[in-house]
Amino acid sequence: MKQNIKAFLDQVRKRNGHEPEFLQAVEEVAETVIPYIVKHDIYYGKNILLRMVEPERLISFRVSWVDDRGEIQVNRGYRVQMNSAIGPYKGGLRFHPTVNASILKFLAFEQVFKNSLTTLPMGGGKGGSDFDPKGKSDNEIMRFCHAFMSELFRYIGPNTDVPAGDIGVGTREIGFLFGMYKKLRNEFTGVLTGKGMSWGGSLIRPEATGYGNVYFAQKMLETKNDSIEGKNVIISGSGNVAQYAAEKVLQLGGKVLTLSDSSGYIVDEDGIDTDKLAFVMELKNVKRGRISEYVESYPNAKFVEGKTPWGEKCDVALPCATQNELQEDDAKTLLKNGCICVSEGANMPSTKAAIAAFHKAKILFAPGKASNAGGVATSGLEMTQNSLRFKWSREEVDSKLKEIMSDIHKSCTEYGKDDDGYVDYVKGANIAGFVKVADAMLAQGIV
Ligand code: NDP
Ligand code: 2IT
Repeated sequence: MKQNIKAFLDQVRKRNGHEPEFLQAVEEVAETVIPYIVKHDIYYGKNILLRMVEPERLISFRVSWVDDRGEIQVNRGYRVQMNSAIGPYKGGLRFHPTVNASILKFLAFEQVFKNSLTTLPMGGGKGGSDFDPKGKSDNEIMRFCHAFMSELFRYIGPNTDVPAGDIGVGTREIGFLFGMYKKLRNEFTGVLTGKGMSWGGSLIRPEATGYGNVYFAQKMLETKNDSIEGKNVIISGSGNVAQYAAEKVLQLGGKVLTLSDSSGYIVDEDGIDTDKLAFVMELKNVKRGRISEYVESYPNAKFVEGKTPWGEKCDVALPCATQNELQEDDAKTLLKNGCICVSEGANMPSTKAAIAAFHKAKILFAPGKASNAGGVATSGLEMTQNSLRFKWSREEVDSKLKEIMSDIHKSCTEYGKDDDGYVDYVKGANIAGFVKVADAMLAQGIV
């Protein structure tokens, strides 16, 4: 078995050796999926995984735009169209200075498995730019988004590829992107998700990733006859996913102790309650400030500069910021402090060594491709509503989201249960995600 995995990874490394994040995501999948392939004749010897690691298409393009000082700026835009076996490419756009082909290929690869898990007919893709939205005016954001879409529009469409938000891309950016797409194509279609409520968006989409993550954590805790109620929860990030994860934890009776951004984290021993969370939402979404400003309004809280929150004592940890933000030492500290459940809101926030530590300690651990799938699942529900030219109520969308998270939990358990009863959610998510895509690829032949 080790030989099969090594031979496969050697081939992937040869072609993608300069892409560490992509290799990390592929290794995680290969180690759980190849043993399954070897045991199942219908998948064996067909190079399915080798086909899945090669994007169907990778588009890279120049984005030039003019800043407020009249200077010409040049950024690089991308769209990775990874796999369309089970539906149109679907996945977010990330605007962050660290964006490159490796980051987007890892995200697109993860997205293929995640979208398959949602039970909805969506292939996988991801895109974005090395554009840094920090400190930019609304006009600069608009000009950049318009310039970006003036090239991307050729490659996407409601039945081809449907982008959405990710880091640095929220409702404001989706609005500007949608406006330019509509102008160039002269059609009003559901070509992007995460749209505003008055122009085709779905209720609960803004909340969906964070809420879904907490629904998933709740499902895991239920297997131990436990729940979020009364738990001390630490959360990283303070963007879209972190904010709504915090909101759902509060609704379910948990206590939120931390939030963070790339400058550091705040810890509030009294708990970040509903009023304080409303302050954070205003600070981050309207004033576009920094999380350190929290302590100016709530002096009992502390800002710890340059650090992640994993040293704080907790029962449940929800990493909701970015990839590789939780390392092996952090995992060991969390375990030492009594953490019993880690549910990833971000994509690949835990390193492989951190995951190994959680598995060794046999705590509840959910990989992002399962636990953060509520966002893209609700994007799928937005696409359905757009096709129907109809709008569901908050309650309807929320109950569908809950059901999807519960189905994902069931699939992970089905494929991930070890002989001793421990559920390896990484193995479960990878195999369950793989099977659906692989079956479709086999049915469609070598294309
Ligand atoms: P936002 O842009 O709304 O927020 C991102 C947050 O993460 C900010 O607090 C940001 O801090 C922090 N962050 C970003 N980069 C770093 C870094 N290098 N180090 C430390 N902190 C960092 O993005 P989202 O909340 O939408 O996304 C967060 C994560 O969730 C990402 O991994 C994304 O891929 C994933 N995700 C998002 C979904 C969605 O629907 N939005 C769906 C599924 C997954 P700062 O402001 O300082 O940069
Ligand atoms: O990582 C993700 O799943 C997202 N950023 C959401 C993608 C989507 O199409 O809603």
